[in-house]
Amino acid sequence: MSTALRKLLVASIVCAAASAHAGDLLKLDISGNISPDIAGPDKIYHFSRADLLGLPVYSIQTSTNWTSTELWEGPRLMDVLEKAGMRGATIRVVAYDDFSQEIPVSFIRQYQPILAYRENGRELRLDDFGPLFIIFPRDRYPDILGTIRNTRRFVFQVRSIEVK
Ligand SMILES: Nc1nc2c(c(=O)[nH]1)N[C@H]1C(S)=C(S)[C@@H](COP(=O)(O)O)O[C@H]1N2
Ligand SMILES: [Mo]
Repeated sequence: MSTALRKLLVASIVCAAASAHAGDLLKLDISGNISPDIAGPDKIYHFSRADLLGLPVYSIQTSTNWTSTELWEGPRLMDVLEKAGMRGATIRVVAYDDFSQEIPVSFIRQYQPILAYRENGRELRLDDFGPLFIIFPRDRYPDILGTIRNTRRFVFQVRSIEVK
């Protein structure tokens, strides 16, 4: 085999491994004040990649603090919380970069953000806000959703959620 071909093969294998790894992050744990009947023995509700992809998909076309207008797709955050048997009135969203942010459930009900796993048809990677990015319809309610206080609620690289 030629050196060039071998390099190409190695590059594509590394590439495939890297994207498989990013895909592996597409999962979500919900802990805290949730129904114990449906949570696992560890009291955590685990969404696998398949669970997340199996939920009804919603899309929001909006700009964000970081991007121009894009098409974002994923399940509604409210659907995810309800599926996990959420009981509390506030959630704390924790990200892979250890950022965390509290969001009142009333605010989520009102503005129906999605947990976006796709941007313009492409799955989000860890280095572009993935695996999950909380997207609110900011362009529809710019005066409310564009404030600094609410920009904090656009949590990217979402890893887990604790219900308070
Ligand atoms: N994962 C993650 N999401 C995050 C943040 C963060 O540091 N990590 N910063 C939040 C805050 S405080 C704000 S104001 C907005 C904008 O953050 P940035 O302008 O520092 O990127 O993103 C929010 N989402
Ligand atoms: Mo901020």
